[in-house]
Amino acid sequence: MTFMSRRSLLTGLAATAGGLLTGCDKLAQSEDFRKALFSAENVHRWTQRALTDRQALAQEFTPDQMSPYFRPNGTRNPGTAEYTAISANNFADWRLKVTGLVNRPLSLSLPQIKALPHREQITRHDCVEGWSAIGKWRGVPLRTILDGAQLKTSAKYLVFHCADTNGGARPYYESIDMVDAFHPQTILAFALNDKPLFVANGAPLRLRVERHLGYKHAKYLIGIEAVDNLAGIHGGKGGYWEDVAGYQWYAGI
Ligand SMILES: Nc1nc2c(c(=O)[nH]1)N[C@H]1C(S)=C(S)[C@@H](COP(=O)(O)O)O[C@H]1N2
Ligand SMILES: [Mo]
Repeated sequence: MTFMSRRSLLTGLAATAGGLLTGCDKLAQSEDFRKALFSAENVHRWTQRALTDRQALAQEFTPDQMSPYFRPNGTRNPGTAEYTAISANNFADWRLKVTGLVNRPLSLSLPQIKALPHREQITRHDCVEGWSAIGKWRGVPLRTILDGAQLKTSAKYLVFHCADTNGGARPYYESIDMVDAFHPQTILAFALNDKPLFVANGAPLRLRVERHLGYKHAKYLIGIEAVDNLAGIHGGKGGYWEDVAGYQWYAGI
């Protein structure tokens, strides 16, 4: 389909929609208006608007809306010798390492993380496999940890390293950019529905990045690495499913 015929198709659809179009939509159809919008001097307005959209909060729910059961998915137990030993000892020897482009690398124990200010949120988890569940998460805002580690200005992404390795073949991992890293609902969660995380849901600590689909919410965290690009990490696409199945890196909802 050529550009012109696509345009006339759009115009046709717009005409059919008739009164449903808002004044704004009508304005956007005008060629001059469109040119003005995308002109260089207006670009900052668009980026500002896009940023504001990305900083918007995910919907939070009330306790009566919580799913009776939060179904586990993906890895339900990493099953490695190391994870088995660490979980048998109630995660006393578990550490979260914060490394990469930071001025102060950290190695945090679970009690240290739990001693930081918490946030609690009841949100809906949406998995691409076609199920959703509403659960109550408690955890530490990621920004608190990042402030402690003192991110360098060159850091553009955070990579979340996980304890599950898919039979030794490939560790699970995920990554997000700094807009999501500093989003107020982005937390490192250690409790689900008022109980310490079950192994099946990512004990002892997992990411909640509420404006994204389920596969971004890395479970079994062992490390957070600040990087300036994702090319050198595993398959280079920024996440396990991105590498092995071509899932979108940006999974915003
Ligand atoms: N480490 C790790 N994190 C993971 C996965 C996984 O297999 N390993 N699966 C992802 C997917 S696809 C989903 S839907 C959620 C499931 O979280 P849940 O087990 O708490 O339901 O975890 C995500 N995080
Ligand atoms: Mo998922």
